[in-house]
Amino acid sequence: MARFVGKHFIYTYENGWQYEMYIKNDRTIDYRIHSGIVGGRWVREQSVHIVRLSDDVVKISWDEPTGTAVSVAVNFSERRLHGVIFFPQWIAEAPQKTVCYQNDHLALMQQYRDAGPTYPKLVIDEFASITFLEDCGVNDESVIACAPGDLPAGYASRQQ
Ligand code: FER
Repeated sequence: MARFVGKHFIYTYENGWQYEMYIKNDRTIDYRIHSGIVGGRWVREQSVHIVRLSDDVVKISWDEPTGTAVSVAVNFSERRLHGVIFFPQWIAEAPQKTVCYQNDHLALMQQYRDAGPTYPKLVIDEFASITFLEDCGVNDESVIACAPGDLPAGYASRQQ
């Protein structure tokens, strides 16, 4: 999966939710969420499982400290993506509890996760279009270095 490491991309799900991801290395992503029920969330150093499905398609899956599980299949040649998000019930009820720079609140997120309720899970299954794509190389800490709200104007929607 070396060919996918370094990809930095912004995408909008068909439900309007906009996300940004950087594949930092073969086991780690950084990301921020521009809009949607957890818009404003910013996460670095999330451990993930990355597998190659074809030369242009990668599948990235992980389990968050909040208990949210995510699996995203990205087709870079078609600039399309399919994501499935499994939210615990406590996030479906109060999504704003997870809106923060998570790295500063890991213990709190795990406390919320363990307190629940976990079930029923809220499953969000959506396609997205990639609106911005660039290669940033491996382990660049400057790619996702600020909160989504602190971006220069127009950044999240820039096209390339
Ligand atoms: C994504 C879909 C969902 C994504 C992250 C999430 C970075 C959710 C994260 C969370 O709410 O904890 O495509 O990419």
